[in-house]
Amino acid sequence: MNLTQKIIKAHLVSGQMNAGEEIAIRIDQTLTQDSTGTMAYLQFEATGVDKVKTERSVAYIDHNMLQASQLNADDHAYIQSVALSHGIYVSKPGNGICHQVHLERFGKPGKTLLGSDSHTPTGGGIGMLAIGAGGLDVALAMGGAPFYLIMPKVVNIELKGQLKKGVTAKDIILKVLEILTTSGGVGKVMEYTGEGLKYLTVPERATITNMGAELGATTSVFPSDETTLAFLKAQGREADYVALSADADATYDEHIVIDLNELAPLAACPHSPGNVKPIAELAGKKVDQICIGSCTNSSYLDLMKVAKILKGKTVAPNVSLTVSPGSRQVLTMLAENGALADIISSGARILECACGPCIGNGQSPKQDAVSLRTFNRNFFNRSGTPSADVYLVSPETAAVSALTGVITSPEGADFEDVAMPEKFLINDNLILKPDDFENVEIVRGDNIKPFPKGKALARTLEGEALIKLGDDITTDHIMPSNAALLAYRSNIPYLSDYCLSNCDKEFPARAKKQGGGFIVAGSNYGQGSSREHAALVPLYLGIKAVVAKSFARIHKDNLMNNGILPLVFVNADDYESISEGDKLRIDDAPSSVMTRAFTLVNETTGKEIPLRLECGDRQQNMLICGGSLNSIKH
Ligand code: MIC
Ligand code: SF4
Repeated sequence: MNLTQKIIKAHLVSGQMNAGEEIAIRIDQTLTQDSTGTMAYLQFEATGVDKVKTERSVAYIDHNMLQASQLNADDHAYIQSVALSHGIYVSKPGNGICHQVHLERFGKPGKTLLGSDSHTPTGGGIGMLAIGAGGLDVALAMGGAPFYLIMPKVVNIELKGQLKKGVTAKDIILKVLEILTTSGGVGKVMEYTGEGLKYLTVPERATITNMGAELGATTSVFPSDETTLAFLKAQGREADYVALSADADATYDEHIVIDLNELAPLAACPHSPGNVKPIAELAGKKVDQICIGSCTNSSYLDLMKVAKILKGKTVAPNVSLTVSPGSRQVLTMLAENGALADIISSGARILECACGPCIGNGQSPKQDAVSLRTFNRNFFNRSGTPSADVYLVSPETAAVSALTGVITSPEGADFEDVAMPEKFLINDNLILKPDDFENVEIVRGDNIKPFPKGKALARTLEGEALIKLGDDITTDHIMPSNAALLAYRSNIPYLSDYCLSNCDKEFPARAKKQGGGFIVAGSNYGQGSSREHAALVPLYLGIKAVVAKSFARIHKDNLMNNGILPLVFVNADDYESISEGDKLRIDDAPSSVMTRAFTLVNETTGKEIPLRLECGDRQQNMLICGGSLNSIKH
């Protein structure tokens, strides 16, 4: 068996481990963050479960940190109180980004982790099977329910050789994105093997598994080996170590070889993580802003390298450089060893240990800016500046370019190597343990509004094609999440006025006026975030079905969990036969769910269009009942 199969087998609750079939696995750990967390905890409360049934569940507060009004702070208070009263650990604001902190303090090789954030696969860097999901799935897992997924294909990515100086883990995952594109990982797990592994530390492996989310993959995983042990030991957690790897004769569905010796620094160009080009081709382009941080590249090692590059030098006059450390552990260690002073002295602006600019929560660049970021996503307008061009690069490329003011390759730059510390600085005083608290009263701010609930599926679904979209529509298009909107993650009615506003500002008003209808889209609809809001807001606007050429995994599950039909064109060419404003109708929807075959009647043109529903048996029932919570009640 390969490692993925081994971990799945050890957690299998139901189903056969044949790729493409639905299985259910037991979940050992969960994580939530605050921008998806409020909704997840409201849903968890709706299940009526008293205490979490997992081995460890942690609620992180790391996304909504701007606190421009009372709203964020109110949500934080709700999360802290609801978590502690249900047996859930809380990582307070300031402690760091969920994925970085979870890797440092809680992740365990061989365990399953379900997180209400699409970058939960970061845990794969330490040998976990770590999967991102919608808040409702995480809420159910906290209550002890298994997690249902399609048994993935397993792709072996074999790393040969060793990276040259200036070429990094970020360049490895950018190379994988160049090969597979942003939909090439759908229905697959990326499993890394090969001699190159021994040169990659846990934080570097975590950079690769983190950004595997951009492939649309179910998750990515590295074996647990001597390097993993060294990391856990340095975190004072060697007791959590188990050795794990694929059998020598393991088989895989696909095999990709990457020769690390051949790799050069890369960048993902606007507006997709899959639009990869060599830095050499972009070199010399003037840069306005550089942001170093995010759950992809803000580890101690990353920022130490940045500090070495910046030491004794000054950021170019045309550049604004920000640095957000991934965790308080990282920030404190940099402060103690003097590296922070080197970073500050160069002219960098230090931001708090949080997502910050990565989610458009501050630091929107100026009009038409070129912004280099060490993050994982550069979707259109995610930075909050629609005309800005965001390039995703390694911390080394970012730091070197900050000094020159133009895109510059770090190959050949003169900076010392950085070794993994033998001991990380351990201080868990911002992590609250539920056992230390009794009779916690749940605090609910005014911002927390009831979330919409799906209704049993009607026989006939009728309405207009309210919008016709192209390929690769992201969750940032569907439910934008800039600083102004992030504070309303607990308020679906408010957010509904911004649904798909990145594509067409009139869409919400049109949907409301028509009392709902259909969304028509191209391939890979819903790529990106796990935010359930991208399903709850269309539900609130009365969307009955999304008809697309294909869907991204998490978003498709979120639609079904909320009772919205994700329907796929049987003949992709039929996409052309629907125009915005056409009147559409589906008859006998519940019986079509049971056969998974639908006929969409375009009343405007008279054409009948065959559609397919790709889902498991459990989801059929769920769609008929109008979503996951309804079917559970049933
Ligand atoms: C993201 O990177 O897009 C986010 C913000 O972390 C999301 C979660 C969210 O939308 O709250 C994700 O990746 O799931
Ligand atoms: Fe936060 Fe950005 Fe990571 Fe999402 S991708 S969890 S917003 S740092």
